[in-house]
Amino acid sequence: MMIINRNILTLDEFTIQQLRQFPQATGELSSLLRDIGLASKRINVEVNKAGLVDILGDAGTVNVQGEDVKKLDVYANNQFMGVLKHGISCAGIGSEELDEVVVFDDEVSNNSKYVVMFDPLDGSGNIDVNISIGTIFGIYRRVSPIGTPCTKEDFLQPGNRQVAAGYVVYGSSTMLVYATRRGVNGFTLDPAIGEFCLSHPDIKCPSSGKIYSVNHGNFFSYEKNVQQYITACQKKDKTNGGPYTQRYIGSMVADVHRNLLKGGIFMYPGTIDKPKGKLRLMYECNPFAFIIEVAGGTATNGTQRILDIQPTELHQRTPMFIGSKEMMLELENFSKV
Ligand code: P6P
Repeated sequence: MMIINRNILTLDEFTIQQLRQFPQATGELSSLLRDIGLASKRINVEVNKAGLVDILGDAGTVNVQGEDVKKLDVYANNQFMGVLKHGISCAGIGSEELDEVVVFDDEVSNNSKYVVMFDPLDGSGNIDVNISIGTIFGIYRRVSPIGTPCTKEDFLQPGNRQVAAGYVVYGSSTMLVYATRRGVNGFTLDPAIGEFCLSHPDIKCPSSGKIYSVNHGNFFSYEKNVQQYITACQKKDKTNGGPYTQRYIGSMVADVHRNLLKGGIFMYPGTIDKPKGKLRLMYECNPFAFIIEVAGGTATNGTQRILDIQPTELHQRTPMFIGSKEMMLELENFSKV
């Protein structure tokens, strides 16, 4: 009998295994995740070369192969748009890079039941200093009739309507993490075979932690309760849970990924001049809020569950507090003061 090495499942094998457990499933979601994995692998190649941009030519120039050199986030956007448009599972996309949604409006796409929101390359400003960056995506079942072009209403759904969400972190290794309501699973890219392989099955966010992530430079612009919580994190000693440590690298995907695995809290609060903060609801906060809740954590805007926010605009911003359940409760206690 042939022994099949089932030790290391690839992303494709994993999604197909999940599919086998739901005979009634159409396989569209599995196909969508495979498309996203393919685009991520192509982006990974370019991100890893980013340090050579002087040799390869800067955005807006023509490289030695005579190709137009695009900014990496434009390249990433085009990769995702391309695989999703030519796949069989997506009716249209919304992107951080594009002012308006893109309705694919062809027969196959119009008969697809999903739409995808994504930030193709979040933190791309960190590329030239070699700090990890990432892709963030959220998948929604469309609300408009199958067989017709998707509409903007398909995209302006609250995050609690997501079917799946995930991110790719281009770091010391390249990892794709995605969640459905059944669980959160992480896949590390094995360059030897060019496949994402299951490395972090069934990820759970530790209920507490000792890492707090925030931009201290804005401290005096934060609301009083946020300042009080941050100060309390700094005053922790052995009598009240031991000292916390501050970790913030200015790349949300990397910061939240670390806290998801190790436990911790990530905050991007509103400030006096930007009360809605900086992060985007639809393709930065909603996907991570979905992932963290499936993993056992919580995510709010300071007063409301992120996933319950009813969006009104594609690119609207929201304050974001996300992480280990007990640390989020600590923060909430301050806001009740
Ligand atoms: P600040 C990157 O530009 C980003 O959108 C997130 O990835 C990151 O968490 C945040 O901005 C950092 O913003 O204002 O602290 O530099």
